[in-house]
Amino acid sequence: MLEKRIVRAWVVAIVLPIGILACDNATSESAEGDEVQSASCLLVEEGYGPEGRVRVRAEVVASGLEVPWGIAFLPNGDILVTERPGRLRLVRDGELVEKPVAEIEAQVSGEGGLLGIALHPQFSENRRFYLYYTASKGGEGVNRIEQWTLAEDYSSASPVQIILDDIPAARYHNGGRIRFGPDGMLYVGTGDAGRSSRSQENRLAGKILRITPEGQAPPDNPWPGSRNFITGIRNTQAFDWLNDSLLYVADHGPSGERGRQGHDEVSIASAGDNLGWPDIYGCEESEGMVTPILTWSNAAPPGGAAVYTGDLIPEWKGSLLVGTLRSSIFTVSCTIHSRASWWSTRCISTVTRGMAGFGTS
Ligand SMILES: [Ca+2]
Repeated sequence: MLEKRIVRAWVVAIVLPIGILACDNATSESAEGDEVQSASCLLVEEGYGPEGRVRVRAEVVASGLEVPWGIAFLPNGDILVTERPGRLRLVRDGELVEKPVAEIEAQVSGEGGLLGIALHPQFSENRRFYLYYTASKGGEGVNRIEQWTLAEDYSSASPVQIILDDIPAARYHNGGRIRFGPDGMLYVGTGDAGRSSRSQENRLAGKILRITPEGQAPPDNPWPGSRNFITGIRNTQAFDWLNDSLLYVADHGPSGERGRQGHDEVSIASAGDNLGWPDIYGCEESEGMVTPILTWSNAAPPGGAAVYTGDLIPEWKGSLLVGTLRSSIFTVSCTIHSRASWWSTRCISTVTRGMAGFGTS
């Protein structure tokens, strides 16, 4: 029997190849032997890393979804799934309910449309949730975050208010992942919307934002009055927390900008960090910018990620699982030593085929 939450997440999230997968416990390998290197960057030059060893099997939980993008697990075991063309769907008792919970007037083009979903931290009391979608506003595309309320029987939903609007949008690089952090704030992954200079500018594109549940900039954000939390991102759809203050952030590497290719990356970052796009990529370093802990020469576009905290696959515990748009899963295992003001990491990636996105329950 597999870890239920992992299986459920995989299967709902993607359009579902099934097979025997193998993945590896890298933690034990990396924990023994060599001394920990200080914040080193691992470049995987060929392939994607060693073949995994933990054998897992994917099970179909629901089928018939069209480009499922985000997943939210409800307290009663039901699952909400966003479909990029603009439908919010409900999975109940393993069946996809035919009638959508809601249909959103999304501007569906390229990577744009209905993307992320997150439940309000007090969802059990208020049934509020959030959607991130691309909308047409005065003929222009924008990305926005809207708060919704789910009906008592979960069969329908109605919009409450837009809490953040005018996040730059384009055919590609819309970001779209939204997640509440351990501090009760809403974290938002955005993309550079096709113009890389935006990632270093004081605007909402190419960032991880940190906002209150009402969409405002919290007073303890790194830049006063700004919703920006981590800058220098190209197009993130995947992040999760190592602890209360450190995040894993997976970002898409370049596809032709400045003649560069590949080099999708995983970084460890905290408030105020600059991940360097478009000035550095791969394992390059620059003062004031964060070099990733792991990057792959070959394109492996990260579509979703979650730190595995379950018990049924002990070899994965604490590892970051990254689902990619090439239908692979990486387990990224790091040993991280944190002492006062410095930390160091040693990482390894392993790969298997199958899935693209995650939800956690
Ligand atoms: Ca970077």
